[in-house]
Amino acid sequence: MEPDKQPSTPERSPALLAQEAILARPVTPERRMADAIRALAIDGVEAAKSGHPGMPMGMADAATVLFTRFLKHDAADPRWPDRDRFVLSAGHGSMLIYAWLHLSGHAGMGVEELRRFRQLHSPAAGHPEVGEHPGIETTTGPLGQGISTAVGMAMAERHLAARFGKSLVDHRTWVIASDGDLQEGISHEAASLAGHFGLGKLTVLWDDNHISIDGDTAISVSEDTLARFRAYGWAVRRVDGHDHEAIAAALNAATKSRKPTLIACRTIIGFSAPKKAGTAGSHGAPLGPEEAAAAKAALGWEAGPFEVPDDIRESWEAAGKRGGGTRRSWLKRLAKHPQRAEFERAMAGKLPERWDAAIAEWKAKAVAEKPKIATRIASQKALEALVPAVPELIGGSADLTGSNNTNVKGVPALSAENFGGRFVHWGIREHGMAAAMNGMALHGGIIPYSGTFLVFSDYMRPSIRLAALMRQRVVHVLTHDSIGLGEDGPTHQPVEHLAALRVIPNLHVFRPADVIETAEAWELAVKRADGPSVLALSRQNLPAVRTDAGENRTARGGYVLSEASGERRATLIATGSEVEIALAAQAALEEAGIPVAVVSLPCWELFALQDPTYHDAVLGSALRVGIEAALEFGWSRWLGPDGIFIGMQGFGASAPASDLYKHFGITADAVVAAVKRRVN
Ligand SMILES: Cc1ncc(C[n+]2csc(CCOP(=O)(O)OP(=O)(O)O)c2C)c(N)n1
Ligand SMILES: [Mg+2]
Repeated sequence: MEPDKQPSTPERSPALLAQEAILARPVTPERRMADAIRALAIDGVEAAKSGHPGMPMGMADAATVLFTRFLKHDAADPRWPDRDRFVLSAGHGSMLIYAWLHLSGHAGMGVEELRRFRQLHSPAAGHPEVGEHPGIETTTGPLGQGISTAVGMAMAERHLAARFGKSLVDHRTWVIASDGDLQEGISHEAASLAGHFGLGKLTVLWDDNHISIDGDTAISVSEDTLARFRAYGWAVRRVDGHDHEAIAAALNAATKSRKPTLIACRTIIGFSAPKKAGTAGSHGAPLGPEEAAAAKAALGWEAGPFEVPDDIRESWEAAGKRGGGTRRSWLKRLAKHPQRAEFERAMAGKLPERWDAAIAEWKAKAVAEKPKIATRIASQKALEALVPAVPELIGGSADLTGSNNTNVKGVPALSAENFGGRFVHWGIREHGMAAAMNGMALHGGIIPYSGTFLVFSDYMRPSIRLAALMRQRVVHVLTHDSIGLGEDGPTHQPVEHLAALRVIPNLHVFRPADVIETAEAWELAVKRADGPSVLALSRQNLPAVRTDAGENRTARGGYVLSEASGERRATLIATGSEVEIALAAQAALEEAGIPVAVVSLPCWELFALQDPTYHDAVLGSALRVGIEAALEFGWSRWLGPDGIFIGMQGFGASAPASDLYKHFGITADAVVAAVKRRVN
C-alpha cells in the first residue's frame, strides 16, 4: 500500500478541531453554568421537535459571562426601571433567554414552561415575545429589529437620564446579535445612529460563528464588519467567544467606552455537538437523540433532560439576585427623590393631569376660526398644544422636518451634546427610526412620534408591524398622503399604503379630514396606551368641515358628518381630503332633489369596534359610495357588494394636484354622476 493511501481517521472540519481544543480546556464552574444553558436548549428543542439549538449552544459562554458578571438585574423584579436592558436580537436562539430566565430564578419560567417550549400558551414561544414574560424586553425574530430597537432603548436611557438625573436613570443596554442581524440593512441604519449619538452604554455581542442557514457566511458576505462599525463611530473588539476571561475583559472595556461597542465573539455554532457543531445543520433543527446525547457527553453533562445539578442551579440563582442590593439602594434614592412622582407617572405611561387642556382650547379656537389648512399643518398645531403639556412626547422626522411639520418651535434637538432635547433628526433612515422608536416606547418614559411621507411607510413596515404586535404606543406622522401631493408624481404618491396599513392588526390608521379631526386623532393616538397609531395627513390645504369640537367624534372611527335632508337615497363615505369632495357632491345632489348623507370615516379600526346598530345608523341602508384617493382594496367592508367606489385604479402621475383629481375622476361631478346613474 502506498503511504498516502493509508487509512486515516475521517477528516474533521476546522470547527470540530477547534471545538476539541476548547473542550480540552479546564472545566470551570462558570463553564458548567454555560453548559446548563446548552443542555436546556438541547432539551427544549428536542421536546418541541423544532427550534434552534445552535445559537444558544454557541453563545452560552458569552451570555453566561454577561448575565453573571455584568448585567444589572434582579430576578425578583425584572421590570425594575433602572435595570440594564438585555435584547436577544437573534430571536431564533430563544432557548437562550428562556434558559437564563429559568436558571436565574425568575417566576413564570419553570421547568414546565421549558418543557412546553413552542407549544400553545407557553411563555416560551418560538421567538421571544413581549408580554409572554416580564424578562423579555422586546419581541425579536425578524433579524435586525432587535439590535435597532436596542438603539432606541439606549437613546431613551440617555434622554431620561438628562431629564431625571443619574441617580434614577443609569443603566446599560446589551444585545446579542447574529450574522443575520448585522447583515440586515436596518441594523446598518441603527448602528450608524448609535455611533452618531455616541451611545456609549450600548454593547453588542456579535455571535460571529461564520454560519447562517445557507452555510458559511462567506458565500454572501465579504466586508470587514468591524471596520464598518469602527467607521460608524463604534469601539470594536474581537474575542474567542468560548474564553470566559477574554469575554469578561472585552465586556469590561465596553463599560468604560464612550462609544457604543461591538464585540465579535468568535464562536462555534452548536458547540459540543460532535457532528453538527460548526455547521448550518445545528441552526434550526433538533440535534436528534443520538447527537444530543453525544453533545452532553462531550461537555461531561450527566444530568437528565431538563435537570440541573444543585450546585449549578444555586450559582445561577445567586446570579439572578446579584442586582438585588443595587435595586434596593435605587428604591431608597427614588423614595427621597424630588421628581419621584413625575418619574413614576412617566414610567407607568400615564399622561399628566390636564394633558388635554391646551388641545381642547385649540379645538375651540379652530372651530370658531375654521382655518383652511393642510392636515399636516393642523397636526403641527395640535403638537404645539400637546408637546409642552406631555413631556414624554419625543418627536422626529426622517429628514423631512419642514414637510412633516413634526417639530414645535423652541423644542431643541436631541443630540450627543444635549440628550435632553426632544426632537430627533433621524436622517434618512426610516426603518431604523421606526425600530428605535419601538425601543423608546418599550423602555418606558417616552411616547415617540415620527415623521416621513406616507409612501415611505413601506420602509418602516416591519417595525410598525412589531409595534402593533407588541402593543406599543408609537405614533407615526405620515404626510403627503395621496395624489394630492401633486407634482412629485407616482413614486411619491401612495395608493396602496392605506390598505396596507389598515390590514396590520392592532394598528390605528387615522386619515383626518380637517383641523378638528386632526386634533382628535392626535388626542386618541396619545391616549392609546396599548398600540401604535398612524396619522395620514395631507400636503394640500383642506377646508374645515367640522362645526363642533365638544365631543371627540373621531373616537368612534366614523360618524355622520352631514345628514340628508330627507330619506337617504345614498350615503357618501369618505376619508381625509375626499370629505370635501363628498360634501360638494352632497350639495349638488340635494340641489337635484336627491337627499344624501356624508359620513366621515377617519379611523376604520375604531369604527369596526362600534356595535352593529351604530354601523347601520351611520352607513345607512341606501346606496353606499366610498370616496378615497387610494385603491379600493378593503372598501367592500363598508360598501357591501352593491356599493360604488370612487378612487384610484393604479399608480398616480406627476401634475398639479387639481389636475390629477380631475384626471383620475375623483371629483364631486364624478360622484354626482355615479349616484344619479344608480338612483334614477
Ligand atoms: C428578516 C429575516 N429574514 C430571514 C429570517 C429567517 N432566518 C432566521 S435565522 C436566519 C439566519 C441564520 O444565520 P445567523 O443570523 O447567523 O444565525 P445563526 O444560524 O448563526 O444562529 C434566517 C435567514 C429572519 N428570521 N428574519
Ligand atoms: Mg451565524
